[in-house]
Amino acid sequence: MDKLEFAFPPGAAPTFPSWRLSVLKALAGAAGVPLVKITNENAFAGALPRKCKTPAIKATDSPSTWISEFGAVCRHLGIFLDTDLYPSFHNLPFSNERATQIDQWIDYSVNNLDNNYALPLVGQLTKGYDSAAFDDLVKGVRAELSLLELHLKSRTWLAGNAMTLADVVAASTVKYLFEHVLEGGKRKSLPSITRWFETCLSQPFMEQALGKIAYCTKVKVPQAKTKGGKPKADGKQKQKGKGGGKPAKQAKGKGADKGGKGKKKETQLGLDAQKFEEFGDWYSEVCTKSEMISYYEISGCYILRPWAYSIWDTIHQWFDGEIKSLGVQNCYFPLFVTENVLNKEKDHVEDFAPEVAWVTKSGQTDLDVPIAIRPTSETVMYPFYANWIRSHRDLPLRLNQWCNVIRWEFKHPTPFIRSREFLWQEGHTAFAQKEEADAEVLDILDLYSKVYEELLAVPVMKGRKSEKEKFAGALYTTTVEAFVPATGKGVQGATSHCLGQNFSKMFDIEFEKEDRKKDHVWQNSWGITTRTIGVMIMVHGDNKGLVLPPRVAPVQVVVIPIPKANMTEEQKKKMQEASSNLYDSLKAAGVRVKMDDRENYTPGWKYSHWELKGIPLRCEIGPKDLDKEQAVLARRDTGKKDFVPWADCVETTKKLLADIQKDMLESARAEFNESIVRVTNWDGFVPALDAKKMILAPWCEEVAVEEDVKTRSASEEGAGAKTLCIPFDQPELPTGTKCFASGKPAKSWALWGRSY
Ligand code: 86X
Repeated sequence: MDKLEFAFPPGAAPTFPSWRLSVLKALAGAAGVPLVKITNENAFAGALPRKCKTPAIKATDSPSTWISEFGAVCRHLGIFLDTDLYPSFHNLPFSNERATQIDQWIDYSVNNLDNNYALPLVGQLTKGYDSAAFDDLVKGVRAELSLLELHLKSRTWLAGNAMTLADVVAASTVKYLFEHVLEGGKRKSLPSITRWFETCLSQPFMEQALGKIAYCTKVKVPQAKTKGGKPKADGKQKQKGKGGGKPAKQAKGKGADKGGKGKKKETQLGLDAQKFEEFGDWYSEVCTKSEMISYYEISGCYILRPWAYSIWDTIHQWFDGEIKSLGVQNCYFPLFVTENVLNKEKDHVEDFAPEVAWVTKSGQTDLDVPIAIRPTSETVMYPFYANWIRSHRDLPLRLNQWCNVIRWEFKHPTPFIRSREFLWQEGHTAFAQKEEADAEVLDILDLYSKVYEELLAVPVMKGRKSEKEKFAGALYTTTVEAFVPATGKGVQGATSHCLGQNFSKMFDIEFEKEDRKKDHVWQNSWGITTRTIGVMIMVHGDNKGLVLPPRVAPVQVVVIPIPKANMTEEQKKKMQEASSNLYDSLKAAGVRVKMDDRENYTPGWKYSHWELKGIPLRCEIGPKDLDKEQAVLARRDTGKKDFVPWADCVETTKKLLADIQKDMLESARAEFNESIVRVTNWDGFVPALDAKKMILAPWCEEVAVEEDVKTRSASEEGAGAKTLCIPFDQPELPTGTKCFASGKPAKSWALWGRSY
């Protein structure tokens, strides 16, 4: 077909929904044909169904037939146009199942989203507005969308594993809803839809057809037009609907990071969302308001502000020192990889292929060959290992690099936890003997558990990954697993792999042994990322904000003098001296201390501010304390206050910081342990998951059973469960114990859970 013709049938034109036309534009764009509007009304004579919907098209194989039902319009064009969006003559083989899946989602979008909600909402916003009816519609559309949200939680696209016409149609309707009806707060509960939608919109043909999204911050309801015939109550109701609660809450609430409009900064202190009620909102509020993170215009990319970066610095410094004393050397390999090198190790790269980001241009010129950005550096480094390693005297080779990597994930991004670019260290080592490699795997895992437990005060479980969950290129994978009680989700903390000889055989990394015989080296790789910081925030944060463990807190103590207006000059001077003496002596003792003696902020504001930022200890000096020559030391983690003579402040501060570090780990560990439920048969499994627990269960270690458990355990409450690890620390497993899920003989106790 050389052009796509459509028409607005007579009399129907004014009400056509523009997003339906966008679908046609997108289709024409994807197929590379012009979209032409037919204006000659005579063309319709007698040809249309009587109550014609818009936009209608001419049948491609019979120009006298008009098609006007929108689902049919889509399918007709999907089959005829040369795109990959629909099974057709152009992309065989034909799969009836796939075609039907797409059809279902097209019908769903046209009926459940468009006809039921979007169209009536247009009517509300452009013609008669009735706040009660409007609210009902918004409630309805939200319920509808939460079903869609569930579907998209575990999928990149609506149907199958590529973008289809179903996505085009649904995204076009959703765009209207996002732009005109669903305010920020309501949208926030739909992260998967938002991610999917933005992915759809980022396709060039979509952006051209639909334009960029301008998310709705506040519904623009039409001014009251007391139309003849409408009951008076309507106007009143509208007042209520408008002024009552909702918009006010909206103003108080979100959007604060994006330079929150209008509201005074001072009154915005503190968090709007509660950790245990609206975890997602809480988390993003904590990240932004504590000044750790700023959101960036590219989805999945975040700015690590000094408050966050300094924690990464601490982890970096500590871990770097530890691996150096083990004999590991730092180095740096390039960011870019050629396709050739990347594919050298096809087997598992294939699984990851959709996540690899490519550079295809310099300026406006296409590169001769596209260049990939490293998602990890095995294939970048190992060809050089093959060159460098000749004899047993070249071993062990133990290298590490601190760098960034890019993985273009489509799952819903979360600051620190899942971002498209992240910072990490990747260690890549080679040994002559398997035993040496085995020992290093555990040495490194031990360091990872110390990063979590000793630095971040986050308890972890050490263990081995199941066959399904291990790194496909590894002989075996070990892991430290953390847990977020507020969401009931496990989170992989860091991994240390023994690669065996898998890579050395692929990359020909051979060495000559003392007996002159040749052998392939034994390799490990291991990594820990900026995810660590996110786990710490999720585990320790509370309704007032961050709670930082002293060892990683950029500032450990904030000194706040509390002058009163009625103090004499002499008293003021004494207070100023006392606080700066305290500050100096804490600093001299090596405590990371900050003075907040700003005069334009109230003490209450300062308390909230530093609580939000998670500083472990606050040191106050008020007028009464001056006379008693004491200070008040208030703990961030427990809120407990101690009254301490000036002379003891340094000692007590050091002691309190050590206590806080210890207590934070201990109370998190108690919660971690309480979150593990032992289950020996299927019945208890899903209820425990839904109660936000991890499950320790005897398991047969079969991959098919793990897959089955995942499917069977998906519920309203969340996605299916997987194994987090097979803990090193195994309870006794009496002979004859059966697998909780399959009834086959159990091989080990495995830790199961929903996870990030
Ligand atoms: C697996 C394995 C390993 C060194 C670590 O876990 C620690 C540090 N690497 C990483 N992995 C991939 O190999 C991978 C490959 C591609 Cl091409 C990709 F796009 C994403 C990947 N994600 C993880």
